[in-house]
Formats: sequence, structure tokens, C-alpha cells
Amino acid sequence: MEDKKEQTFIAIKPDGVQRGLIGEIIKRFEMKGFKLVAMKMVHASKEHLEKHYEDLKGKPFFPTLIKYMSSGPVVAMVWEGEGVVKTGRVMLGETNPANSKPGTIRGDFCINVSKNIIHGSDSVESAKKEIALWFKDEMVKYDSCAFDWLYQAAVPIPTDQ
Ligand code: DAT
Ligand code: MG
Repeated sequence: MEDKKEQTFIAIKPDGVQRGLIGEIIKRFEMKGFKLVAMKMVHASKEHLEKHYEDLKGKPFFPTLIKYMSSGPVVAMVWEGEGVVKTGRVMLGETNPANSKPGTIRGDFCINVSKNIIHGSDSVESAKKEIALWFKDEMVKYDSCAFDWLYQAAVPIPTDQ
């Protein structure tokens, strides 16, 4: 059974913040039906970002990536819902915006891989690691009134209508 409480770490990168895309990006996740369970603006340190991107340490673009990500505030968020990690990646588009389809966030709002405006966890495991790195006991607990409308089997239409 799918986990309706699956969580992913999404971050609007410094270029997304500067270009006024915060609302548009949040809107897409919200309208899809995912639930926002944590959000904050952070101007992350180089050390923090090196930890976040530790898997890419050997890549030639690593220093540029860290400089870019630490160049201004980011909007760090945790979104929850069935399949949110995989669907979140689909909503983001490909790493390189040039390969991202229109309708995706990177496909619609950016051009170059070094300024691709948004981060999203690539697996449930990395989501857990990233959420633990960015948020310490800052997750809120609440029931969404839309939950049943998103997940519950449809109620049959009465025959007298
Ligand atoms: P993603 O962000 O889609 O998960 P990734 O984890 O492979 O992609 O890389 C992290 C970020 O590093 C990516 O969003 C942008 C940057 N990056 C990746 N490949 C790059 C490249 N070839 N040149 C410049 N920056 C790159
Ligand atoms: Mg990645």
C-alpha cells in the first residue's frame, strides 16, 4: 500500500527566490494536493550545503554549486503525500532545464543547469536524510481537510438524483 505520509525535501534555490518564483512553486505543490508540513527561509552556510550535496563532492561543478547555493536565502520545505518523492521529481523536470518538458518547473522557468531554481529529493532514503539535515523538530502536525477528497474512494451517486 502506498504511504500517504511519504515526505520529500524541496528547496527553492537562491535564483528562484530572487526571480520571484516562490509563490508559483508553492502553488504547484499545493494545487496538486500535497501537504506542506515544514517551511522556512534559510541563508545556508557552505558547510551545511557541502553536507547536503556530499554525494557530489568529486564533481567538477561542486565548488560552483556550493557558491551558488550559499549566495542567498533559499526556501526550504517538506511536502507530504502519496508518492511525493517521485511525483515531486516529475514536477521539477530534469536536472538540466534544457531537457525539461514545458509544464515542469524547470521546463517553464529556467534555462541552464547551473541555475535550475529548485531542489527535490531523489529517493525516500535521501529525503529522510535531507529532512533531518534541514529541519530539527520543526515539522507541524495537522490534519488536512482535503485528505479524504484526495485519497478516499468516491462515494456512489445516489440513484434518486
Ligand atoms: P538534481 O538537482 O536534479 O537532483 P543532481 O543531484 O545530479 O541533480 O545535482 C545537483 C545540482 O548540481 C543540480 O540541481 C545542478 C547542479 N549540477 C548538476 N549537474 C551539473 C552540471 N553538469 N553542471 C553544472 N551544475 C550541475
Ligand atoms: Mg540530486
